[in-house]
Amino acid sequence: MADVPRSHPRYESLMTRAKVEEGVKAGLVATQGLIAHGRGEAFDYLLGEATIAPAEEAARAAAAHLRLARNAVLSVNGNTAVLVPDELAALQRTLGCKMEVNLFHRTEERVTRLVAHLEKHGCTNVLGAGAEPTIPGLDSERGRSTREGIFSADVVLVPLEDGDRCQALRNMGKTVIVVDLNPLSRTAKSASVSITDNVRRAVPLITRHAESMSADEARRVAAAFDPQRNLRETLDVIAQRLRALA
Ligand code: PTJ
Repeated sequence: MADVPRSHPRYESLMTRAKVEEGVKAGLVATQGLIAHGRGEAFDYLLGEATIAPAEEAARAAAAHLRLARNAVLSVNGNTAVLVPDELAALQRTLGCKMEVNLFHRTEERVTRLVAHLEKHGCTNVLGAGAEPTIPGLDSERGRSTREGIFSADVVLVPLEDGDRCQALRNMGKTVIVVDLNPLSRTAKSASVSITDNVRRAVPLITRHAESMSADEARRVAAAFDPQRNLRETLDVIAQRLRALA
């Protein structure tokens, strides 16, 4: 891992970059994942590399939906697997739910590696190997899912999603929760809940909310959440920050 002094003002950001880089070398992250990460960093800069209030509210709504789910599945790609493997294991323990590796740049070899990597970090029942094309209207490799996992899930958490799959999963009647630093993406606009935050901060935040939420509170929180209003508030916060920086 990179030799970065803890006192460096961008320590967390540089260590996160190093994780993605190591992930590419280990055959866990797609090379395209480096580009996706850089794009995410640019949006994170606009947020001040911190969780803003609308993201906090969205993470609470995400926890509520996951708590109420009959069959929740955490969908994991290469970037997410290397950025938050321990945090995903903690969220899975809290929810007692399934996890499935789902890749855009899919090879069976990378799926197998990612399943082993996640299990090494404490994740269990990690599905995804041998997934079949099952998601209607989606021709990419992301259209593959397992019957017992994403295909039959009622609630899916998908960090770093692409817009087409988000819409295709919504069309199947699922509640889709995304974590995407870009609040203008098609993914963010089509999700049931979009958390505009770095996956490194968002996943532990969802877990904290889920740990302390009763079923009654979850029903109230899920019903009160308005995804469009939340995205407008997110853009307002970014606009205010830009005016303050200019
Ligand atoms: O592992 P694979 O094969 O499934 O491929 C994964 C990537 C991420 C390469 C693939 O899904 C992809 O190309 O994604 P996109 O279309 O570039 O979208 C990535 C989105 O995630 C962008 O909107 C980024 O702003 C956002 N993003 C990047 N890093 C983070 C992030 N959002 C939250 N946390 C991050 N750390």
